[in-house]
Amino acid sequence: MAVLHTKAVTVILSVTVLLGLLYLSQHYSLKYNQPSIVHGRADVVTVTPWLAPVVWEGTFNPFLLDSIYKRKNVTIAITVFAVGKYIMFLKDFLQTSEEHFFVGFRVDFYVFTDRPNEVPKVNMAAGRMLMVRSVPSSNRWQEISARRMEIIQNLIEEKLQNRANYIFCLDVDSKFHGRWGAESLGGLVAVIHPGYYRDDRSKFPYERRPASNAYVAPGEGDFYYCGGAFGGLVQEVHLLAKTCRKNFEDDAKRGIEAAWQEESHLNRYMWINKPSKVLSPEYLWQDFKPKNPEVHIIRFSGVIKNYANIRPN
Ligand code: UD2
Repeated sequence: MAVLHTKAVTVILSVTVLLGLLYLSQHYSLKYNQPSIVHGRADVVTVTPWLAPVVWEGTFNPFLLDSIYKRKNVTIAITVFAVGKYIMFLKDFLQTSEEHFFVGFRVDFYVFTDRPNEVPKVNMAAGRMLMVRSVPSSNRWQEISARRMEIIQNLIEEKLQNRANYIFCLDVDSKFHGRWGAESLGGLVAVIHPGYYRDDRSKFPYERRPASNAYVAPGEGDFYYCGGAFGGLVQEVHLLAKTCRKNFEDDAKRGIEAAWQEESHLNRYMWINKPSKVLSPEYLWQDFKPKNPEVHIIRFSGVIKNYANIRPN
C-alpha cells in the first residue's frame, strides 16, 4: 500500500514538474534584444496619424511575432484568382509561398479558376492545403478583377466564418521573395501601392467622378492602397468585400465603372474605415521598379507581364 502511495506521489510530482517546464518554456524561453523607444527606423514613417503601425523591415521581431501567433493556433485563408491565361502564374505563386509566406502556420489556399485541370501540383508543407473552386471566365479583365469581391464575400459566408481567423486576398501574377508572416496580421490590413507612395495625394489614381460610390474628393485620402493585396480578420474582410461589391454593383446599374475597378472601391472603403495595420510597399512591389533605398527587403512583387498577351481584352 505504502509503495503504491509513493509511486502515485512520484507520478504526480513528475507531471507537475513537466507542466511547469512546459509553462516556462512557453512563457519565458524567448530571449531577444531589449526593445527601444528612442532608437529605430528614422528614414520612414512607422505609424499612421490614426495610430496604426506601418510595417517596414526593422520595425518588428519576426521570432517574437511568430511565437505570439503560434500560441494562438491561427488559421490563415488566402484567396487567389487565376482565370484564363493567368493560370500560368499560379505555380510560381504557390511554390514561393511555401518558402516565404506564413511558414510553419496553418494556411488554406483557395484558388479560383476557370481551368481547374491546369492547376499545378505543388508540394505543400503539413498544415497547408489547396482548394480549387471553379469560376466562370469572362471576356473582360475588368470584370474578372472586380468580381473578386463578390466571390470573396460568398467564400467567407459559405466556408470561412468558423474555419479561418485571418484572410489575405492576393494577386496571382506575383511571387514571394522574402518573409511575409505574422507581423502582417491585424483587424483590417491594407498594403501601400509601390507606385504612388512618394507622391502628393492629388496624383493618386482615385475615382474622381462624384457620381461613383468609389469617389474620393480632392484633399481627401490617406495613402493609395493596392487592390492586389489586402486582408485582416475574416469578419472585417467580409464587411469590406460586401460593401465594395454592393458599391460596385450600384455603380454598374448606373452605367459607371470606377477608374480601377475594385481597387478604387477598396481605396474609398479604407478612407472611411481606416485600416488597423498598414503594410509598407515591401509587401507588394513591382519587378519592373528599381528598389528605393527605404525598401530593405522585397517580400512580394508583381512579375513583369505583357498585358496584350494574357488579358482577354
Ligand atoms: C491592379 C491591381 C489589381 C486590380 C487591378 C484593377 C495591384 C498590384 N494590382 O493590377 O489587384 O486592382 O489593378 O482592376 O495592386 N485576373 C485573372 N485573369 C485575368 C485578369 C485578372 O485571373 O484575365 C486576376 C488575377 O488574379 C490578377 C488580378 O485579377 O492578378 C488583377 O488583374 P491584373 O493583374 O491584370 O491587374 P493590374 O495589373 O492592372
